[in-house]
Amino acid sequence: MMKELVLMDHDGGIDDLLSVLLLLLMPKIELIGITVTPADCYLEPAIESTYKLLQKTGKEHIPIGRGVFHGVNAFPSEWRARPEIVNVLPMLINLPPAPNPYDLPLAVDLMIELLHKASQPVKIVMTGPCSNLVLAIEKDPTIISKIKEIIWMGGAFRTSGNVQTYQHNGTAEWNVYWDPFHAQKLLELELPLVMVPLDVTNHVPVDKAFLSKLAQQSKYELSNLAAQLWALTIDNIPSYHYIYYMWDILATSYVALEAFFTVEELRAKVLVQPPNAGQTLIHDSGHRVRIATDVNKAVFYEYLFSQFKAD
Ligand code: AGV
Ligand code: CA
Repeated sequence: MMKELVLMDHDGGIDDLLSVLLLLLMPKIELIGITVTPADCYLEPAIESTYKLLQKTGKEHIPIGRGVFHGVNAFPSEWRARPEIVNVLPMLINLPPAPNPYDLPLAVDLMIELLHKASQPVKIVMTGPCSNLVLAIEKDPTIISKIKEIIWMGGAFRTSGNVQTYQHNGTAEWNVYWDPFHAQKLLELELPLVMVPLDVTNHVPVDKAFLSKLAQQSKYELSNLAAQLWALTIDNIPSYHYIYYMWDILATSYVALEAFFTVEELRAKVLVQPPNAGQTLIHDSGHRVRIATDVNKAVFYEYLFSQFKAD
């Protein structure tokens, strides 16, 4: 059987990196390329982390593209710097050096090239803002025919957002808030898009019971690595928005566990002005989009335990 082709765009968060690892471990897909958006990360260390994960799984041949577009609403610097810590973890620090990020192709160009070259339509998994993809489509609209489906972690439809900052009323999710303009353009395109918003990711926190169970299987090298990465996300600030969820991990798992998600079709638009820039609003005059609203939690967590046992 032909493998499903997948292209990934991520933005260097811890769960983005874990999502890269998860995709690399899926037997039925072929990851044809990875592009990095400098949103919830600084570009250079995030590219290095990405390359280290490719090395760890023997897949250094997978091309990486560098995103250079910056959204209007920057992520906090403390979050953006996390790949710096990842790169010095004992399991990763001594791998052979990563390529110079400035020698890598631009994300938009790599997306266009890989979609044209693909032998069949491709699933695109996005775990950060959607800017690179929209810019690629604007540059070369013919790539649309090579897009099988877009799976995007983003949005907050019937629940509050997770952005807490000045000039904002708390309605937006960060990946949409970073670049609301391109998010609205993506919806306008009405492509086969499934959004995995906070409505469903709120059901799957990264809790201590999960981390404890993962640690119990740390004789598997990738379980050990995953447990160490997740440990970096446990902030000790006791406030709602510092809970870390399986945001990108859940969106990525959709590729393998589609049958265990509940998906709803509705119409929505993205607001682009303060105080609710980045809000994904359900509205009759909006665009057709599918959103995941529920998942079989037991199957999802069990899937993670089994995938990270690969060696
Ligand atoms: O809004 C969720 C998105 C996901 O793509 N990111 C984190 C995930 O990679 C932004 C974000 C929200 N809260 C965060 C985030 C937090 N406490 N730390 C880091 N990033
Ligand atoms: Ca992300």
